[in-house]
Amino acid sequence: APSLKEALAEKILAEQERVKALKKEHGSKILGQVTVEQAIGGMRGIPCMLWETSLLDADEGIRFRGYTIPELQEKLPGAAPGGEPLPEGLLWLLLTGEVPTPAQVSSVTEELRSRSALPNHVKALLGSLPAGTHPMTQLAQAVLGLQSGSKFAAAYDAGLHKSRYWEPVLEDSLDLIAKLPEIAAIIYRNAYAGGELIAPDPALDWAANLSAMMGFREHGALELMRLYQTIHTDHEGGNVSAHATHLVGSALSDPYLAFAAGMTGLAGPLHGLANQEVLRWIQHVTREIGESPSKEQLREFVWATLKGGKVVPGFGHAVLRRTDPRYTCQRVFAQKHLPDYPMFKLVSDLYEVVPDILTATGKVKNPWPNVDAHSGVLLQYYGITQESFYTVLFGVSRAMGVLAQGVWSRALGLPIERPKSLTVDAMLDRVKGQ
Ligand code: AMX
Repeated sequence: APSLKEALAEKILAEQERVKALKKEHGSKILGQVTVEQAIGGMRGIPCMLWETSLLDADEGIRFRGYTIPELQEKLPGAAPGGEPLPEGLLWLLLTGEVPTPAQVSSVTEELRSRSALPNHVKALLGSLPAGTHPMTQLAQAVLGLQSGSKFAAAYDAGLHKSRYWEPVLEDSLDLIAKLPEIAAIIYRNAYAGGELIAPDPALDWAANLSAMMGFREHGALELMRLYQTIHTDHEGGNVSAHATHLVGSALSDPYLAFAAGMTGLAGPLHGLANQEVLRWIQHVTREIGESPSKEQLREFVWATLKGGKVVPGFGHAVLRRTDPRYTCQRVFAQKHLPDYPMFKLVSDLYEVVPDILTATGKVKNPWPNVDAHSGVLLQYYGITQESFYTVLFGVSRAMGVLAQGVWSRALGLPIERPKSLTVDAMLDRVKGQ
């Protein structure tokens, strides 16, 4: 059976031809127009990037290589039959476009295990940071700490032909994905367990090992981590973490440099940090009005948040216009594993209360919950209570999506990214007479 690299190599030639033909036959055709509003408004909706690993539909939500989340839960092998998918299987799918067999998934688990050893200087780096350094800042620093081992940077220095860039980029990507669980676990144990580290368990899969090294080994926690790590991997190319990784990678900065940029973007409260913000907001609610507030009390609280000039974290999206299927699958998980948990009840009540209020503001384009509205409550249930850590778990998962695309970006020879900016005067000049 072909290895991951061989299965990928088989796909690359055909896709290179397809992209070449697309450019040659349709290169001057129009994908969309760009308005002044879009240029000022965060480039919303401008179709201007090639991203192969996933595609987001405003109503339906994300598809990974054409598959919805429920389809992946059915098709991707789990740790046990009927269990949540193993993220290693999704990595195979993202890289090759094919649903892997259980044996192929095991081969990825093995491959990652063989690459997982963390250099001592990275452990020392993490140990040297002042207490209270935000876990996302630690994550970005640890990733940069690994950069000295970049095989792509070394191969580039040695003069590698550009047709082969994707090979050391794949090496770096697998090395980095393999090491992230231990990095995350060290950040967690340093911050919340007095620095008492737990060694990796070679009998566990990649996501379960992450949970176990953090100190959480019960069955439900492992299943949650597998699901969590699967659904946060990729959300097409325009979101801040994906786009930042893509942009920096386009300068031929190696995968460590590119991914660190993605992680500093994920650390923003309007993006990945929203999962921390949601938990803090919910805790604020329960502190102020108790664990089982009435819907009327919740409505007042939501309005107070809005009137304070703040966003309601976990709701809204730049592309989605319906409930995020990543939210829905976490809700289904909660219904199965923790139906009576009071915080889940609160999250469910917010689902009923918040959208009407956001709609009533008349300006929020999507009043529905996103992935971050739910994830924290599930983690709380299993004892992972430190919300400032949550975005790290998001980041570990995000590596699979953005690095898989990074391999493809180099395989397809995508150029340095360089959109055009305009001054206000230049915009006025361009729209004159329209
Ligand atoms: N609460 C309050 N106001 C909101 C809101 C929310 N949840 N979502 C959007 N709005 C406001 C915007 O701030 C904006 O107000 P303004 O005109 O006064 O500046 C207005 O509604 C229009 O914004 P939009 O077009 O609907 O959203 P956007 O594409 O500009 O931004 C997002 C999208 C996600 C940043 C925004 O919905 C938001 O801030 N949500 C809360 C934070 C959050 O959950 N982020 C995580 C998203 C998922 C992820 O990346 N992990």
